[in-house]
Amino acid sequence: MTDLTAVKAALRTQHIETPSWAYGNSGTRFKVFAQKGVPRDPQEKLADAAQVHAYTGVAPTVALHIPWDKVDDYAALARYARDLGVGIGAINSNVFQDDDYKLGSVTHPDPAVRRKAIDHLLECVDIMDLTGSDTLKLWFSDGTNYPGQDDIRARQDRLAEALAIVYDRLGEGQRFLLEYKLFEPAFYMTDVPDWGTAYAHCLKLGPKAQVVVDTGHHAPGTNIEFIVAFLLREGKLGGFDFNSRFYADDDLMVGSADPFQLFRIMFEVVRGGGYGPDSGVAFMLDQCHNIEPKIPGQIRSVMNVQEATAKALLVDRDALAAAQQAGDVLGANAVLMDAYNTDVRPLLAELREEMGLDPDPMAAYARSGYFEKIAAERVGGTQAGWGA
Ligand code: LRH
Ligand code: MN
Repeated sequence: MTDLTAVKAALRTQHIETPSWAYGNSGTRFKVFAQKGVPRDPQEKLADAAQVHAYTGVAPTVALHIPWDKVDDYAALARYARDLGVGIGAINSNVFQDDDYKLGSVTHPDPAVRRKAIDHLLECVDIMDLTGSDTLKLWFSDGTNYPGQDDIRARQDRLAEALAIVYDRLGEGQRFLLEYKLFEPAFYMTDVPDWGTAYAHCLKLGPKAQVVVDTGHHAPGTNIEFIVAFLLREGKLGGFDFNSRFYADDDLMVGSADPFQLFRIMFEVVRGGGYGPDSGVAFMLDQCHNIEPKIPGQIRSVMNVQEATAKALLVDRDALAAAQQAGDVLGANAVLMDAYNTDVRPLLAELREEMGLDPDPMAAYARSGYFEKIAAERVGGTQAGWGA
């Protein structure tokens, strides 16, 4: 039987990082629907993120995206965040929105374009120094749309060269996480399309380079928890970009499309030693609330990760190991399903009360009047978005 006190103690240490861009307007190529009260600057995004932490107690850092969160004084921004009760998390680079990057950024045939992209990545490390962030997240939209458009191998050489330059710039205690994605915006070949490519580049570079698993970036039917188990075993799982999808990179609320998959992923995290304050695994959300209210959307997402984690921590590991050892297929599966089918909401409500929080974060936030306040205050100016 699993010790509930130990499970609660483990859940209390949960650290989920919310993305600044989830608080801004977002959408699809068809439409970006603006919403009332949306932040106009990084400070207002941080204020909204602080609400998510205030009601969940487990979302103490915010990932920034450059230049969407560009400011004149990054150290001041970090102090502003601290005064709100949150910290600056991963710094996300952006080499996917400049006209010069049409044929690639760090993989572009033109060395001048590659240099420009590398300089942006190095600027992001400067921002890490200024904000106290220890993590740079690298996602490259680089790829091609037609066979023959460019040389697949040469692009890998260019990518490796750029990654090495950034790797060498990393300071003490700093790391970068390389993100892979099967396709989009490129539709024939993506230069970092899968975990294997990201892993191979990171392995060559060294311990400061790890892989980030964005749960929306795989081919349909991919067993993501296998990738998680494998990367954890190799010490190369740097973190997650959590979201969920029914079809492609839908960036929907984590756990909303496939809560069982999220449970299976969190079970491999727990089993592989990837859960806990010193695991070095970053649990980041990477989502877009295209039609739903954004702060409640983030609160619900954090709660979905908490629920999947609680179920994963409830798995009777001894019973599971015994059934697996005995070749008891149905028995072993049943152990996992018992945990998954456990309603952990009362346990989490109890934990929140023990943490001095309202047991129902969604209701507590709705009662707070914060949305009405920002909807009234945030009039005029330009609402934040992807600037695409
Ligand atoms: C790319 C991605 C990446 C971010 C962006 C906001 O699809 O997942 O992590 O830079 O979304
Ligand atoms: Mn992502």
